[in-house]
Amino acid sequence: ANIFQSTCTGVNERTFLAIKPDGVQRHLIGEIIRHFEKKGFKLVGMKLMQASEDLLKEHYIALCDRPFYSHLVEYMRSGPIAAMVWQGLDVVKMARTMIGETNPADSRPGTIRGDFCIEVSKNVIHGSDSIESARREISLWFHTDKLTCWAESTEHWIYE
Ligand code: IDP
Repeated sequence: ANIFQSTCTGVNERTFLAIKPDGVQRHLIGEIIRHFEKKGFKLVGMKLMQASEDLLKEHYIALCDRPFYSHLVEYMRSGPIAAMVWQGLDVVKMARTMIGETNPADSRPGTIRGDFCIEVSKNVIHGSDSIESARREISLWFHTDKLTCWAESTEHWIYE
């Protein structure tokens, strides 16, 4: 592990984002990635995968007592997911703002959930809700050596 991978703060802060099976089926991968690219965040990991039941149960372990837990795991297992790691200043919080509220009905136009979906149980994208969750989720979904540190040529135009 090099210095960049171990120092995940400031402009090196990272979050885990996943385009859920409905987002993949509805051909929203490109459009969703475009939002984060245009914003100025840096993509450092990406894969299309069918997640296992064990992985999804672990991912959503905090919700295991909720009545919708098993339905949620089935939904997430219903097709491929585009799993990604994005990097940038305040990326965890800003990505959540860009995603919108958990329920699309409460999400404002201009947010991903506000623009692309209608129901809470088909809300197209996941984003880590805290730096702690991001750390946990990134290590759950990606091996560290599968993340790519790269210097973006536009960085000077995005950060002071
Ligand atoms: P978040 O995805 O906005 O962080 P969480 O409360 O962590 O929201 O819930 C995880 C996921 O569980 C939601 O994105 C949504 O897909 C699903 N979910 C949340 N609440 C409900 C519900 O009341 N019914 C069905 N699915 C739900």
